[in-house]
This record gives sequence, structure tokens and C-alpha cells, in this order.
Amino acid sequence: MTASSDYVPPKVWTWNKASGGRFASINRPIAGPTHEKELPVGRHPLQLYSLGTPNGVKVTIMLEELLALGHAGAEYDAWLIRISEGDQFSSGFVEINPNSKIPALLDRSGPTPIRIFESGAILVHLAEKFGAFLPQDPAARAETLSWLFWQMGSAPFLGGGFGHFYAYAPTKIEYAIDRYAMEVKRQMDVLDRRLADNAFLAGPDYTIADMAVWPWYGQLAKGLLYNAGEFLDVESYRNVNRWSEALFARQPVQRGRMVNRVTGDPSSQLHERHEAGDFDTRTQDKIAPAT
Ligand SMILES: N[C@@H](CCC(=O)N[C@@H](CS)C(=O)NCC(=O)O)C(=O)O
Repeated sequence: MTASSDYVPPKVWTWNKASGGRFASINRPIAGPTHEKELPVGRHPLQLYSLGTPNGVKVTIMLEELLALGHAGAEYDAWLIRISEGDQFSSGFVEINPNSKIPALLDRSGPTPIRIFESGAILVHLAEKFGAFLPQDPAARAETLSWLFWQMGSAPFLGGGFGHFYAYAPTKIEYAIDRYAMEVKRQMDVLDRRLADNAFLAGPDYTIADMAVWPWYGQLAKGLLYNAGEFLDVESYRNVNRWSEALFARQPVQRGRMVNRVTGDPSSQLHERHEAGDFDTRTQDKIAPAT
């Protein structure tokens, strides 16, 4: 690969498959399916197709929170989409998310199935469907949606920017790492100031905004993303840490974090979830043969 300082962009960009990086094998400049394959469908009205990344975890936390509140209609089947193997490009997945990214939800509770893609849209759909975690008071609702959309706009700088260049790019480019480290630290300071006077992002109540922001910034604050805790001095964001710990302590958050997870301790990985009992009987330490 050409060193970044020597690179002169050509007149017309062409796809260079050898560009490298951790996700080079699945990145491509065109959309649409690569192969024919239907998605599996389980017995519950809600069918989730996802992976336990921060974007996927937002939705499984919400579903587990709804179930913990007693909303039996939030029972769901969570199917594993292995993005490193290209499952997001199957014809069935592209039908429910033309953008080929997890998470995607199929709500089959009505006469015609409804597809929802983009984690923020899924959170709003579920919040409105069950009347939970999205306040009805106009000011509180506006604050919740503002922080929810803040996450949608901000996290690509954390994941696609900082995380990519710090952890995944084939070479360490100082300019890129500096640019995104600065932006991520600014974002952490935005959250830290907000959480100095508020228990949760939208105010006194726990909402879908917390569920969207926590898997990215709450886990970053605990040093769980990109092995970058020390580099970004995450411990200095005291209010973000206090808020992150409060969410970590919730059982639905712990459960949501396990669903469709394929890394980490085998006892924390529940590859597919079809009923509540799966947390006790279907984690990888229980179903995978010991090696
Ligand atoms: N804005 C989207 C982002 C979703 C996203 O980036 N998903 C990643 C995993 S965290 C993905 O599926 N990547 C597969 C690919 O890019 O091919 C959302 O919030 O749902």
C-alpha cells in the first residue's frame, strides 16, 4: 500500500480490493445481494437479525428491558448474522435492510409484516409499540429523540473513524488517529457535561437514548472498545463512568449484551436467543464442546 503522504488520488477512483484493513473482505462499493438465501423465521412476532456489536446490542437491551417490564409481546427470536462471513448480503437480509447492516427487525405481529432497519428506527418503533422508554411529554420526548439522533450522527466518528484507524487499519496514520481521537474526546466531554446534572441523558428517566448511547460510549468509558481506555483517558469522564456503571448493573442490559455475541468469554455468548431460558441453557460454554 502507498504511504498516505505519497498518495495522489487518480482522476477516477476504482475499487482496489487489496486495500487491506480488518474488514476489507466485506467492504465493497456496491449495494444489493451477493447470494440467494431466505432468512429463518421463529415462532415469536418479533424476528431480529443481528450481531452483538454496539449497534446490535441497543436493540437486544431494549427487548430485554421491555420483557423485564412485563411486556410479553416483546418476546423475540434473535438470529445471528455473521457480518464477517457476508450474511448481511443474502437476498433475505437485503429484503429487510437494503443497506445490508445489522440490526434489522421484522415485526410480524400485524396482518402484514413490517420491516425496520437502522437501530434508532427500531428503538422508536418498539418504544411506540409498547408505550415505554420514550416519554410522551413533548419536552422530554424531544430531549430523548435529540440524544438518540446525537448517537446516530456521532458514533460513526467513534467506530468508523477512531476505531477503524486506531485498531483496524493496516497502518497507523497519525493524522487520522489524531483527528478522530480529538473528536471522540470532545463527544465524551459532551456526554460528561450532560450527565453531570442528569441521571440519564434525557433527564431523570431512563430512555431509548441511554440504550442507544451506552453500547458505544458507556462501553468505551469502561475500556471495552478498541483497547483504547488508556489512550483516550476514559476514566477522566467521571459522570459518563457513573452512568455507565448504573446501566451495567441492570439485568436486561447484561442480558442484551449477551445476545448474538460471538466474542469474549463463552459464558457471555448467546449466539441465538429464542426464549428467556436460553440465557441459562444455551450460552456457548454450555452448548460448545470443551476444548
Ligand atoms: N446506522 C446503523 C449502523 C449499522 C452498522 O454499521 N452495522 C454494522 C455492524 S456494527 C454492520 O452491519 N456492518 C456490516 C457491513 O458494513 O457490511 C444503525 O445504527 O443501525
